[in-house]
Amino acid sequence: MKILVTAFEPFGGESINSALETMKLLPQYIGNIQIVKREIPTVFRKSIQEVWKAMEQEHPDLVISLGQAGGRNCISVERIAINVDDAGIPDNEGNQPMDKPIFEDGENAYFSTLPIKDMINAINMAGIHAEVSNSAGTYVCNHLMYGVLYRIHKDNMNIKAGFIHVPYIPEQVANKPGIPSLPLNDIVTGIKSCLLLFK
Ligand code: PCA
Repeated sequence: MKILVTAFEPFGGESINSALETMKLLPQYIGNIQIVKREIPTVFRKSIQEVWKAMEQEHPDLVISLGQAGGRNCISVERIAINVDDAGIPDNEGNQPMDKPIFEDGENAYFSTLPIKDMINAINMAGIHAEVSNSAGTYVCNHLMYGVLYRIHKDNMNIKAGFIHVPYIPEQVANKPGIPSLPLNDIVTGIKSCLLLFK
């Protein structure tokens, strides 16, 4: 079993991305599961291209992408990616698409092909709060989740894929009163127990 895990570089003027910090702390192996990691630019199009390339190189069984959802209070496992780019802020190369389809010939949306409820149960059993999310937003995270599932459907690839959003870590909210966060170790524990499901 080989899992390609991706995470985004910091964006929106921040110097940390909690999802990237999480990925860095994942081991190369969990039991007999090989974890292959890729840091992805927070850039429309380029993010999809880089993950497609990694899928071609690595032939993973699963692609699990991680992103930061600042303001959320728990790990959220995404159910669906929609065919819309609508960026509230520019990406890391200044692109800010608005109300644009991601792929003209794609479906309106693709569901995660991961067992999202089992993943949430696994994270909760580890003592970390996780929930289903019914929207991955309309920024680069939704864009990437959509792009990966689009490619798998188009090319009939034997790969399952989905997306997990993680909250801020405490150091990111030191000056943001009232904004929730979760200790990095807790996020890592949650993601690891989720990955263990696939052993
Ligand atoms: N979060 C952003 C993009 C990169 C990331 O980690 C999002 O939720 O779209």
